[in-house]
Amino acid sequence: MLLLLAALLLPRPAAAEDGYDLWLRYRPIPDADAEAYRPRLAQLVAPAATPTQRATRDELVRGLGGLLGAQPPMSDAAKVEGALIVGTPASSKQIAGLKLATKDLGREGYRIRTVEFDGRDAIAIAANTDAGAMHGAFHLLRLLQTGQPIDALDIREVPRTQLRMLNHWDNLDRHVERGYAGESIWDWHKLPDYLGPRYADYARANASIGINATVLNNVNASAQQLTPMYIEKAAALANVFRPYGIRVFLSARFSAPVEIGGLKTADPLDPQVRAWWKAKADEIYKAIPDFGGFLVKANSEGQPGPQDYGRTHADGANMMADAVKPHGGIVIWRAFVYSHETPDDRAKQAYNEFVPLDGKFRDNVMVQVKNGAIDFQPREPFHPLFGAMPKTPLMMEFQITKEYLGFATHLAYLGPLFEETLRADTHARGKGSTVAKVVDGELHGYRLTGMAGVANIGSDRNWSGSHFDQANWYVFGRLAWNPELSSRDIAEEWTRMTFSNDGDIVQPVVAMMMGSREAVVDYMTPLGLHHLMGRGHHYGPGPWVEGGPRADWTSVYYHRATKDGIGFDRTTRGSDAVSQYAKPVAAQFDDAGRTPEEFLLWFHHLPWDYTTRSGRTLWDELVVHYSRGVDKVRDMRRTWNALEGRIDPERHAQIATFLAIQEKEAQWWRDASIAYFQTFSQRPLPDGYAPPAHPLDYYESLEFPFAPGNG
Ligand code: GCW
Repeated sequence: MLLLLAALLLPRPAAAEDGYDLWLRYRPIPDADAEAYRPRLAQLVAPAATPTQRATRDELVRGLGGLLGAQPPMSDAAKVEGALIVGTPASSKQIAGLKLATKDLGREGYRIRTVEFDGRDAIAIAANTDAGAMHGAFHLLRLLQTGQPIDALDIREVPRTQLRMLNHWDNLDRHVERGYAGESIWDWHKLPDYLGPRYADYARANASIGINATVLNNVNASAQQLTPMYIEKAAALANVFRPYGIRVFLSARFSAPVEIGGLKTADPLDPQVRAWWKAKADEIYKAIPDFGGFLVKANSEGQPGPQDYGRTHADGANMMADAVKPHGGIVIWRAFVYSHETPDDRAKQAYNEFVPLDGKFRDNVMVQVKNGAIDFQPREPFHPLFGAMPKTPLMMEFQITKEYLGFATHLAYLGPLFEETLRADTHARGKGSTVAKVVDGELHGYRLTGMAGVANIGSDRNWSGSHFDQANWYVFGRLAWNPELSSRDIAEEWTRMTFSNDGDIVQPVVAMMMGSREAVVDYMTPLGLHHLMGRGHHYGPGPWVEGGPRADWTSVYYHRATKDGIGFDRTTRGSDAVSQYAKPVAAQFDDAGRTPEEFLLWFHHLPWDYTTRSGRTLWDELVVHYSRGVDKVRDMRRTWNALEGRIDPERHAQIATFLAIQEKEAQWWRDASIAYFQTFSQRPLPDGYAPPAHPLDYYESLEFPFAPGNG
């Protein structure tokens, strides 16, 4: 139980900075800082009786060993000054003896206190459960990694949402839908026998930011995932993740009873179908006793679902919920539905479909709602379902992978996007009814709460396809734990852990990150424009995309540019999507003059000479935004290039190259968009703004049949 750290501190070879270590690099901190920390961290008093306890202790040994360094030796037993004491009242007699309150910490919370122990300075990490203690251990490591003082700690943390989950859109052939970081991290073929080190490192990284659930496979699911062979493979992964407090979920294909069960129907009211799902759930729970449940995409973009049999989404969800209920499982049913046949504004369809079902779902069903009503655009107003389903726990779905924000090469820190949505005020129960309060259950008293992020993780050495994209995984986890944290603070934390605690590095890097998403909005879809990307793969500009199987998969459907003007009229005079929001919000969005300018063309179709807040015409304002986006990328490049020599050469070089790609592509976006919209506005560019480098037909002629991540 009493472990002398000094004995474990073996010098480590200087590792190459290839990004594999993520924010858990644990590189030695400056001697003076280490000196200040050592007296309270000379011994580690941590139980190691359970897998979670061992994982916690191992992480502390690894983290403290790395950060505080092997030389000089910390101390010997006789001169030990203080200790880090970790555990629960049940697992640790020292924690029990300290009598720190833990009852109010729930299943995953923790307390970190500077205390006196045996007459010496010490730090206690106390929790109700092993998982709570583990979260506390990661918090303490974060304090050390970010150079915080530890001599007067009094921290209490309890996660604000219960389920903090990654959704992998990974197929069984290892293709990742909308994945830009290589193949799937799951090497299905070699599972269940070969469990490479990545799986445990994946779990460590997730645990370090509080993520406690993962859906292994794509929502466009293969029924094969539910066959015995693949259940066994999933169970092997679940065994690796379990010590880190992470539970496995699976996406389920609604028609699986037909495809792998030999039934004639998947009708959710059919007794044989119901029995099939029950037996399937029993089978899964036998292999994975703590299986979380099913995530389902049904009757959406060609996926099968209950409506194929004239049943509702509630019928489908409840049938599966009944199957997992005896095991304590849940069903997460996605609200991302829009019909081929419905001519209504796509932005309205999920609300129309789901609001009438409020109150009709079993108590172990959650409905998962994307942050906005269209599809993970660089900017969308919050989804009108938030606040509109008081009786149904709504789970937030963000997209961490950057399907619409430049794939892996563009630097776009998504913290501000997530924060903007979470802080948006639904007015569902009066002022202050933020989306965060819907999602964390405060507003409607939800029994189940959670946040899901579509993962950006793959087999690339740096996990996420680019170094900065790691920050998007990180910020998702931190905000899922506490949706009211500030994305700037999180960016700073991440930068300190990932690059350096040197203020001359932290300050410019955080500034780059904080401005980066707005830069993307500017050069891709300013002023509320949306869904103008290349067809199918969503790479590069495609405002001219029209025709094909369905109107709402084209760009012209969304921008509606004509000689008269541009934008989608969703006001009461148009599609009336505004009326899906609570009254004060609806009234604001219904009035162009009161609509925040960043959502202007989302809600309004306006003439080219409409006067914007700057006093410029709408056309000029668009050009200014497009150009500003490119300028911002140029600034980011300059900032980054100036850091050469201060960041390790490997990461510096790759990021510098990616920023160069981003500048080139930002320019491409700007030029193509301006060339295209100018055919409608028929106006000159404002003075001082350069014309597009090529004629429109050049941009239209570009094709990318092999762009990554296509579905
Ligand atoms: O964003 C769109 C993507 C599809 C995805 C779908 C969804 C998994 O383009 O690739 O399919 O959303 O969220 O279901």
